[in-house]
Amino acid sequence: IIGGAAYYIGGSRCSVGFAVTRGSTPGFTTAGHCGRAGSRTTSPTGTFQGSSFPGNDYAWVAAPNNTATPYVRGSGGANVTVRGSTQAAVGASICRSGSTTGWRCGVIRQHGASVTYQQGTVSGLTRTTACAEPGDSGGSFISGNQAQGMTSGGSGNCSVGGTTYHQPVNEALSVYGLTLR
Ligand code: TYR
Repeated sequence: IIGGAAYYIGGSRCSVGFAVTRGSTPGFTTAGHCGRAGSRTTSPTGTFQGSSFPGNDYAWVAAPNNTATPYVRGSGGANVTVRGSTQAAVGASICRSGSTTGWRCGVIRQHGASVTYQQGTVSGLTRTTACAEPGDSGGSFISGNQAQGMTSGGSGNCSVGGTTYHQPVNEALSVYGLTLR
């Protein structure tokens, strides 16, 4: 289990946020809009244990037969080691990793943003200038070596550039009692 990698749910694809454990069970955080509690994933094989969307946009998936690694897939596939989850300030550089567009970087523009999707409004998101595209959802946002959050949604794309929002990871860690690998 590595941040930014693909996983599949039904016929669609999302991305792994961060490898975590709950007690001795390995798994990963991702976006809540990717699945509901009880939804099954393949590659890695797992089950959504909890999911919150709209309102929030976080979830965690238990993937018991897998190994949680403390990495995010970085530029050119290099491992970026995750060493904590201290939130970075507005103006800080941030990068994201996902299964459609890989590793993309930008700047944090706003914390505490609200975004209204078709399904409803999500608050407490962080707005960035890093681009993303469908399938990157749930993937990792990281600033330096500190985990920041999971890709929620946005506008634009990685050809023309975009605005992408992430759900801060710390709320998901505390709500579900998860520990970063
Ligand atoms: N919400 C998209 C998903 O579910 C990810 C996405 C993010 C799409 C930013 C577009 C965008 O601009 O995969």
